Amino acid sequence: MQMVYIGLGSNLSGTMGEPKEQLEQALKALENHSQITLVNVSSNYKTKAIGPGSQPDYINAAALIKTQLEPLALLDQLQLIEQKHERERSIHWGARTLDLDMLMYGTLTIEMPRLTIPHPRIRDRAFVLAPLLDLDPNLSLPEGQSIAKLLANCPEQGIFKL
Ligand code: A4P
Ligand code: MG
Repeated sequence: MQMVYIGLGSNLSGTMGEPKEQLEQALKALENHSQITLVNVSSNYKTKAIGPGSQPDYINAAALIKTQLEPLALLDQLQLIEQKHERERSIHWGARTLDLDMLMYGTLTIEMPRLTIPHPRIRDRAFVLAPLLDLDPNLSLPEGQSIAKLLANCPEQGIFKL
């Protein structure tokens, strides 16, 4: 069993509802998955979009899961859940109904074409760090950097705990 941190984000409504409902549905999908145990979920955050153009605010959160799925098999499952939410990949960093990112997988470091672990943009994104800190105030990246310190060093990014 591995402990895996998942980042959730949405800033577009779809047939499964508003961003907040999309996150709830995604958490239910994780909870109901036979090979995944949902351990804990952070607060929701309302966050200013980082990306091109003017986009609606995001709802972001993080979840801690336990799984025996290997990293790439887990990525497949996360992408299946994204697809069920009519996720369209057109504009890089564009608005989306649901984004599920694998933030950390145990203490593994992975560099593959389809998968980089820890997620390459954890370190400077308050909308990822703040939810992670909810789940474990003493959490560190595999190379030892503390999530709390990284968050303290982040410039103000307009994130509000809901
Ligand atoms: N991939 C590689 N590593 C991973 C990983 N650790 N977890 C690959 C998940 N996927 C990973 O992702 C593109 C490809 O990354 C996948 O096919 C997978 O093989 P994607 O979800 O299709 O596209 P994306 O999300 O648009 O690209 P990217 O570069 O992952 O974007 P980010 O970094 O996820 O940023 N602003 C706010 N406030 N809140 C947000 O949540 N999110 C983004 C997306 C931008 N701005 C945001 C937010
Ligand atoms: Mg993504």
